[in-house]
Amino acid sequence: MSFKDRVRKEVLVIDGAMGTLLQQRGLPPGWCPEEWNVSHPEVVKEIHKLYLNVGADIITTNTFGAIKAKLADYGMQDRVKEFNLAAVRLAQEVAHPVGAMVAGSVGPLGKFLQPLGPLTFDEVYRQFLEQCQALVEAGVDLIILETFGDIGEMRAALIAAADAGDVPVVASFTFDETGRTFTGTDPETAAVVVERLGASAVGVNCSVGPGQLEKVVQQLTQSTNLPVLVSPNAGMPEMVDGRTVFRETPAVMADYAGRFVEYGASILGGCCGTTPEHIGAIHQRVKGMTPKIRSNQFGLRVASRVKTVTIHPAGLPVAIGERLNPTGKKALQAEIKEGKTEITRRDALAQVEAGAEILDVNVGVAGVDQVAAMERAINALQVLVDAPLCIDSTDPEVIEQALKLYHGKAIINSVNGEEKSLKTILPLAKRYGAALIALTLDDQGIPPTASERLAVARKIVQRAEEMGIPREDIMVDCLVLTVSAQPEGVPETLKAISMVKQELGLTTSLGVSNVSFGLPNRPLINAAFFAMALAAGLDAAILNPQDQRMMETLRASAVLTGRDVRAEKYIAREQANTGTAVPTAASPKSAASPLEVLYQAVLSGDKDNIISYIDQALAQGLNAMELLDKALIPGIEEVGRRYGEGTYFLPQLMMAGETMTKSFERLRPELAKNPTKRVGTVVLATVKGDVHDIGKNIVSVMLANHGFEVIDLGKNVDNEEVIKAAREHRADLIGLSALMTTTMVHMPTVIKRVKELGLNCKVMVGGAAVTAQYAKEIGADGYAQDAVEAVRLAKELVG
Ligand code: B1M
Repeated sequence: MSFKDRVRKEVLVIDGAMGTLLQQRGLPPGWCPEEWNVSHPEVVKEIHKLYLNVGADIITTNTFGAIKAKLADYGMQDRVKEFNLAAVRLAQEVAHPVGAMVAGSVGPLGKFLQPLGPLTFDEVYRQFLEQCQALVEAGVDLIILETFGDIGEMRAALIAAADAGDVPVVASFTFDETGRTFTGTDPETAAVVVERLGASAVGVNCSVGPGQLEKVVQQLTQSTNLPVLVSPNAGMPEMVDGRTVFRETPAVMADYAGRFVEYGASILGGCCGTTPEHIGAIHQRVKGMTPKIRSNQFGLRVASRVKTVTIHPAGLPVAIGERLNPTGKKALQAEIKEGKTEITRRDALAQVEAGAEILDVNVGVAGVDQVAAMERAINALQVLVDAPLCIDSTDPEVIEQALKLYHGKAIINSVNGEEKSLKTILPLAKRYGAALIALTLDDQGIPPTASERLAVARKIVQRAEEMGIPREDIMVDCLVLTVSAQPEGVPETLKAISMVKQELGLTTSLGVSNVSFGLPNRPLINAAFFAMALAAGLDAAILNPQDQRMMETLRASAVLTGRDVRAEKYIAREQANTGTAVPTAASPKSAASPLEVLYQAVLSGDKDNIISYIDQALAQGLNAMELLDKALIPGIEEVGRRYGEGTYFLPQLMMAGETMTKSFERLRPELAKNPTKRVGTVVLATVKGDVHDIGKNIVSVMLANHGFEVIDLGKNVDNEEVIKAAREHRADLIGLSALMTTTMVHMPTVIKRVKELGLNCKVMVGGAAVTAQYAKEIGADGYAQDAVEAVRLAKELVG
């Protein structure tokens, strides 16, 4: 029986850790575990057997890192196929005779995709394709993409796995204690994205212990009808005598496994620290339990990397912001031509602030490379706002590039009933897991009657379903005609909305403002028509969310049509009488002061425009130190605060960090003066394991300005390297910076070495994690809270 059949009929047990068991059997630290598939096949096989003997139904191959990027660390990048083929063969030899299945394990690359990191979609896709093709060729029963923390990377891996062959794929993420992946994706969003990319099951593995995963498992099972895999670690790792220890007992793990099956999970196993004893106990607990088959109707769901928005016939109508469209907007057209994203960012934030839940993105300017323009827009927007994006283009190449880059589940605006459109757009929606707005027009144009438009909608849905796109991922646009030219068109549109909903059971959307072309006081006509369309059952509208009347109409109509149950949302809003959705960052107002603009630019990670903002501020007579102290540093501190409280996620932290680094590079020459008198030599470093260097760089420039020769060793600097540099340069002072509680522990080691070696050199410490009290405890000669204080202290210490 195949994996897909078995997982619906029985609760399956999947094996536990491989790496730790290999180490126990002599795998040297730092050696490539996958190489043992060829050099020590009997050891790998023995571990598989241990898991099969205790009842595993699925064993995973020893191929977690058998991919080019990871094998390159060992100089073995040319052995991808060899290691994967060997691993599958070993597993099959022991699994198939006892009726167990072999899952080809695929892990993440460990580097980010654009815009967070250097990798392109195509590069990442190619690497996953190479590994998955080898696994498929070797005959795996399924592939498991495991321990993924970044949804963008998971998308590329899933698309590659689907291209590699017709093998079921399990998409498994790691979630931390906050209940999100480290780049901020929540369980529902993870499920929504992978479901449409063809995953046969979704899961959570590694992460934390089973207790910390309970909520994640509940959310996953409630968010998808797919089978759910749960393979936690054997508790949280603890460091004991320099070794990582996992303490959760087999009995406790088994207990949780039983509970997870009750929530709806159907593939249970373990990850780091689990052993055959754990898996045996899980097997004993869950065997005989039956999987809960779920058949929830979720509606149309789209997602950014951190948020899912649902459009449901019974839910609240959704506003799709229309302002990121250059038609008739000269300034936006000029910006797109110049390759900038300033207005795009500002308008995106303003629309989200005004209540848009999804943003339509169109870069259609004549004579512009629209693929590149769309790329810029998507990259800027997907880490700026949490609203999912609607890709608005008629050019398949532009749509494809956007869908490759986007790390969530987008909507394509649009497909229509023309043969050419169906043939080009539907395959893109299928391949990249996107939802669709379906326009009810075809090769004959816009049909005049509602029933003809219904027929076009029916045809599009049928063609989409034939291609494997589920009908709930299609939202029908029944098209608005201009009332001044074709008054008979309005009732037909309204009728078509009702018919599409009743007869096809689909959600509907409209570009409402077309109705009022050519009339005075267009907002009035738009709002009245909008209310009528909502009464006919409209579920979403592409509109200007900054048009207050439209948003008020939407909210009031939701009450009147019973979609805002007990008027809860309406009342809450009226009571609060404030803005709407919490924006990811506030939009810089055009009249804002230069300092406010810079502050907001750091908050929104606007690395594309920060230099021009700084230039403008300097041109207005502000000095570099003022910009740092009054705008940039407060900005990055606010980012840190939001990250700490969980309203910002790693991508935003990274973008803000890059913006800050870019600012500093621009300001460095402004800050540097030419000191005359030499005061002393300082060796400066951010400590080992710590990559935060923004503050250290400021201290560095300030010390140089005040006559110190600064030997700046950079960030993540080994303790001994600091000592070596201090001796070599006969430093008067060592300056150590640390921003994390986990890295500041290197400071006492350096101080101890200075004392051991009897160096005639003082040690000054600083950085956000460090306090005066800590400095005293570890025996530092001084602590400085900021760069100005650091200069004063350094002068004092070198006498
Ligand atoms: Co990260 N980060 N970060 N981060 N980051 C912090 C430090 C954090 C407090 C955020 C939070 O949770 N609220 C948190 C640490 C928690 C803790 O340990 N207690 C954190 C975390 C968790 C992480 C990661 C683990 C996130 C992840 O991957 N999941 C990761 C760690 C990577 C690593 O180091 N191994 C990480 C990564 C990053 C980025 C790369 C994205 C980026 C850094 C980019 C870069 O530096 N090139 C980044 C950023 C930007 C921050 C925050 C938001 C800002 C740091 C900063 O630049 N501040 C930060 C939150 C915060 O500090 N509020 C945070 C502005 C700078 C001017 O201040 O460096 O303090 P500061 O320097 C001041 C003074 O302290 C003093 O003078 C400077 C000027 O006034 N000073 C000295 C500094 N060094 C001195 C030395 C001296 C004397 C004075 O004598 C030698």
